Amino acid sequence: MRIDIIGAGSLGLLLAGGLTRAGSRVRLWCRSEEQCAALSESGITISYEDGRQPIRISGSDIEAVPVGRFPQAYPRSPGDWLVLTVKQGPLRHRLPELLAPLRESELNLLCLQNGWGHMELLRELLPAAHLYAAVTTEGAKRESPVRVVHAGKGQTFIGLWGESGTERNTTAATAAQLTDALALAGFSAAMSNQVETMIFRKLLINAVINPLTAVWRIPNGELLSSSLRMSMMRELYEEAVSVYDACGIACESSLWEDILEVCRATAGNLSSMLADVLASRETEIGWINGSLVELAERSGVEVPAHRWIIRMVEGMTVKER
Ligand code: KPL
Repeated sequence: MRIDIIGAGSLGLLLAGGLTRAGSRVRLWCRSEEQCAALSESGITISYEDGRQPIRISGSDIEAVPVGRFPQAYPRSPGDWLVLTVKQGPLRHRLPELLAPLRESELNLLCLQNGWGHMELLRELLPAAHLYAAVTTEGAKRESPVRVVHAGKGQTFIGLWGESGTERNTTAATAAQLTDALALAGFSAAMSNQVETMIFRKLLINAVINPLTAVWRIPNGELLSSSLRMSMMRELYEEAVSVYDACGIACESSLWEDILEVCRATAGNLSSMLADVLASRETEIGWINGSLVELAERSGVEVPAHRWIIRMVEGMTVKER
């Protein structure tokens, strides 16, 4: 089994480094030639926040290829995996062209994106593929093109996306090979038929925590430090719950508690959106709160707080003319 990972950001580096170290055959597709050269020279270094010694996977063991070469250079056999760790922006803008030659292929594709709507897009692009969606709480922070911090051990749940019962049985064995490889690399991964619910759960948690931490430039735990902050969180939460109710999306009543728990458990961490703002990168606001607004429009629910926060975050990352 070969695992091709598209996207050498924090999660891509963490998975590529960990899987390669555990003996999987991995190839990492990067946006730039420079990053490929840096990875071939320096390898991948994974460090930890709990005081464990960093590990380094040597450059000679890392196969890094510029993603521009993907359509010509991507070979596939039935048990292989393509893993997408790019954000939704590049997924929507760049991947349609890259994946076009694979339209008829029955490849196995695993997606690890925040937000919602990308699986539907991938299904349109790759009608014959075995698509899997994943939700992960694995914490990863990219420090440089070759260095990543494993900022918190999490769990990854993987679910087959929209296939019939008989197909499910034949693909289960292939999926088990991937979860086994991830487990060997020290990642806790399991199959689940609840992944869609988990995606919506994570979407709501991200839609509350991420933009507020980005606007106020605070670590996650500080959201709990004042009643004003908590009331803004509550507003975003309640609007999102009305949208889910109107769309018939099952939503556990404990989700508010879950949001508070994530703030406590990741108290010192910067959310991915704040990290993007600080690094002047495009944020995922459009795919997170934007997805909620899209669902709200479909169901006729008003979401003024989400619309407002989207404009705030977008305003922070506008480039000067
Ligand atoms: O998933 C997260 C992110 O930073 O993207 C957290 C902060 C854990 C929840 O919003």
